[in-house]
Amino acid sequence: MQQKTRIRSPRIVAILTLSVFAACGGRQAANGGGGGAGGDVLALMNARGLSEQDVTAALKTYTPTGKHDEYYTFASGGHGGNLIVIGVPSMRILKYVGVFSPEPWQGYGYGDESGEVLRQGNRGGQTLTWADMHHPALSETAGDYDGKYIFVNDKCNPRVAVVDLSDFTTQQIVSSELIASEHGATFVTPDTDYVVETSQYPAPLGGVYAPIEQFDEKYRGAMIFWKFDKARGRIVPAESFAIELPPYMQDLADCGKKGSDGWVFCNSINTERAYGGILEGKPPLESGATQNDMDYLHCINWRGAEAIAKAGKTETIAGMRVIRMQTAIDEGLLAFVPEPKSPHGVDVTPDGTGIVVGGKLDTHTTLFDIQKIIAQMRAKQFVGKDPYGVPILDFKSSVFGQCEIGLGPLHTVFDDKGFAYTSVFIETVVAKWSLKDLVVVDKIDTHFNIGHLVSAEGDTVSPDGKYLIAMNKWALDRFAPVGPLLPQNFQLIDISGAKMQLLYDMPLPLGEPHNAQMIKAGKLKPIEVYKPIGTNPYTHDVDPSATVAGKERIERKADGVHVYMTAVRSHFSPDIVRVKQGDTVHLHVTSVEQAKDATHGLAIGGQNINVSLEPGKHCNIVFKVERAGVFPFYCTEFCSALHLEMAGYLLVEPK
Ligand code: RUQ
Ligand code: CUA
Repeated sequence: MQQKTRIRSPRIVAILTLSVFAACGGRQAANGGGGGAGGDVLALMNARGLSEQDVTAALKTYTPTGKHDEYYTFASGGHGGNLIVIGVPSMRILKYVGVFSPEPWQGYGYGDESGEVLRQGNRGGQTLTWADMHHPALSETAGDYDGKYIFVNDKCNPRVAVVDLSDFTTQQIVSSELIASEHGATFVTPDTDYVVETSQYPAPLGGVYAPIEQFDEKYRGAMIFWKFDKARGRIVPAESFAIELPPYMQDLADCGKKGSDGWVFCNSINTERAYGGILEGKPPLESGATQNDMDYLHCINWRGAEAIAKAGKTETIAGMRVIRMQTAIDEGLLAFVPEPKSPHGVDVTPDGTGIVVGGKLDTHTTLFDIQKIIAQMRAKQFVGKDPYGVPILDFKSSVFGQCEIGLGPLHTVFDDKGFAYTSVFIETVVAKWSLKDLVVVDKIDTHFNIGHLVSAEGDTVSPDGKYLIAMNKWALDRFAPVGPLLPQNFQLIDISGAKMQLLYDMPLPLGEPHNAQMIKAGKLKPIEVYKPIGTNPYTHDVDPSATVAGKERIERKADGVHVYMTAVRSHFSPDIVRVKQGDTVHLHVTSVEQAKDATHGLAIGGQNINVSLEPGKHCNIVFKVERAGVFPFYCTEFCSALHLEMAGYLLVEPK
């Protein structure tokens, strides 16, 4: 609750006077320019009804002009299909990166090669222009973020994308018809050898039909291991493989680290294998799916699986090498551990010894002991089998303990002091608890319906503590009303002290932004301009068609008209392009700028073309002019005083 008390505290006056003095660089105030700021600030606090807590929160987040944030947060754009880059602690949005959806500002999907990347994401002949993005994962080296790449997934049409953090562009989208939906993606192995993608809603493998009555026999889940080539920055589908799983709803996953490197853990819901049928006299899916007290934590030896795949013990389905379930069982690659009712998050601790699982319909988090699990699997100490023959380990012999958290624990992240932070959905709090003692030490309310949470480098081998963001699905009364569809609410929380402190509410008016990753800003080394001039962002090399200043030209070739164009403040050259109706036009456009931030855009009327020309960038645009007419083109970035004059004509003569 916001306090409306008048400020009388001498301490806050002292803090404010000092901080205002510091913010003015001392100079102004010393010159008398500050005008007794401390008193003014108190008046301001009183006028705005700010409490001492509000003011400390403001001082912890306010980032003066020119100062950079300490962390980047990469948040999934949910239904928006894009990635949102946010500075922490200021919570300023720094960028939207188009991934699965066209992004006009970036020129992503509006004429140049970026359209090729988007088209890689089409499935089954269907053009897809949106996604349900859930879980971004930063690339890692030895279990720590290396700041090179970020991967993201699409839950609805199972896809994985690779975003290069040298220039914040999407470089690749891969998709396998093996599975029909997913959720447990993306998660990386500690050296980013593989990007894990796990199916969610079971379906016959390979995108074929089978009656739903044959659910138990024909429907399946699968975990895909997408091989990542770090040097090239590309996923290599031919070196990727999958493991067939029973038709449960596999959920989130996390990879082992340090001593548990080589293993991956994934929880599951609906081990009842319910599939609904409300009009057919069956219980609705959600009630059928919540009958069992325990579901199954899947424990998978991915390094063992990699060897089995290399040995060729796979079957190819829809182009993907698949280790069949029986092979996985025979080779000891897969086992289950019971986990409390309808689990959700599964998070490996920073030291790699434990896995925290939250049971959505339970009041505990369960801390599993990975070494106990591995030892039992190696010794083949099983207490039973599931209907598919997958061995089951004893629950009690696999856990370290449980922590009484509250109603509806979901996801867990970590700090540098041995504490875990769990989002508690039904109770709508973040619970801080000790991994050693399994007791809750602090709770903070969130507004409202918290889903994921992210802490600074919180899922690496060395979390930072400091900041945590609660990603709340509802915003209720937090912001000025905007009609029935409300934004989501990111709440920044200071976790550096014993008690958590809420610092900032940030509305995020995009599709449900599920999860995020927070990385030290200093780990990223983004380029400032494309160098040398003529670099193609998709090869990071000079494009063979790059246009050199002074060599601009128009050539008619067998496949159409090739226009070699440059852009520089404040003209395109050539600025008149004459073609004939029906021609295919190949625009090879190079920005010959090298000044930081001197970005141009090229938009052509009537053609749905709009590209972004960052300094030094080259792009190739191919389009067919179906209609005769006069089509002005112009620069879409206010680049100079003569920006409006940075224009030209595409003249399409009738046939
Ligand atoms: S999960 S609902 Cu990340 Cu909590 Cu998708
Ligand atoms: Cu170039 Cu405006």
